[in-house]
Amino acid sequence: MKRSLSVPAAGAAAALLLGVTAACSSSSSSTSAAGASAAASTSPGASTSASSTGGASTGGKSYNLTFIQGVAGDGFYVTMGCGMQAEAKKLGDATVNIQGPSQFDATLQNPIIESVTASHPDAIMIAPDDVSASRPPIAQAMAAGIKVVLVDTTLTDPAGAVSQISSDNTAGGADAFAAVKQLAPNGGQVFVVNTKPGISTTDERTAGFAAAAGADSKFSYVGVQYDQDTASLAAQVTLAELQKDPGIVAIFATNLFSAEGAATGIRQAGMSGKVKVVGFDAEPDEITALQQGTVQALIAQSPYVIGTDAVDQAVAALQGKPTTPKIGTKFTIITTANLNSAASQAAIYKTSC
Ligand code: T6T
Repeated sequence: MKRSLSVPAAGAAAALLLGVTAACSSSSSSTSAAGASAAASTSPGASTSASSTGGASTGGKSYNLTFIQGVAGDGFYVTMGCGMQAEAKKLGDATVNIQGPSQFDATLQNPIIESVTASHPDAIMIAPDDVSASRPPIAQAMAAGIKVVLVDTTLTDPAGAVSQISSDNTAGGADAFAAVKQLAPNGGQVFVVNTKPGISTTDERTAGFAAAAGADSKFSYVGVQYDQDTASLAAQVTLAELQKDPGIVAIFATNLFSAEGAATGIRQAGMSGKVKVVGFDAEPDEITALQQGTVQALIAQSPYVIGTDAVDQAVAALQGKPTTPKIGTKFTIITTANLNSAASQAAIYKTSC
């Protein structure tokens, strides 16, 4: 198990937020003018992301790659696609076609996988929408001789994939709880707004958060509510939960739409600022919520790097070169105190390339 950057994941949020509350007295060696440096951490159990194929090229060959997003129109996957297209261009003669379902739903994504398989690209880079339901069409693509790279989400049975590239989502959930502890030091009730069961990433984040919260006697974990990956439902479940459990002091929102919706729900409950929100991802609307004080901390992933690494892995596999079975990418934890730092600014997701 290896972490390659200086701040261990589970301590990253705590270190950062201490920096925030103790304005400008962070022990970090790189405190920014804003009062704290962005904290970064990398996944354990995985090699460090670093575009391991430095100097690689398509070597005169032409490769057709397809990226199947978890859902279209999500800044996380938009940013990942930008990384893929930039890397494909850098390597030479490779193209990346991008497709995604209108909702994060295997019944909508599976037909896309099947039609892409029928068009037989050299490789598919995919964020599977469900740990089990996505396996059959992906296995068919593999059986057809297409190289498959799993990006972000994964499968219960990932056998046959060239590489799995993602954040360490369990550690990210624990980081979120560490941030909650800093924001609500007296403890209290906490709950999670999650997408839907069966999405590997957000399930792991929830489990990481629940385990960390369960181990702290000052906090009581009241459970998880699902929003089907929509901000509108996230707002509704947040409002309902706050009415049911007025003792809630903080919410962990496991992804972009959950965080946006949780912030809205808190606003609708008239509890802005009183109930803290730690959210995953760093899409521009989440940054606005941070600036407006409806969200207090964001755990930004590295989708652009996941994208560049995925292309490197796909091309290496196509060239018969060694590949890396698991690659972990880093988090940047953003608060208002470090928002203006170069690291935080670089971590904000793109809405177009
Ligand atoms: O959080 C990301 C991604 O990691 C997750 O698998 C699904 O939601 C996002 O795309 C953000 O909306």
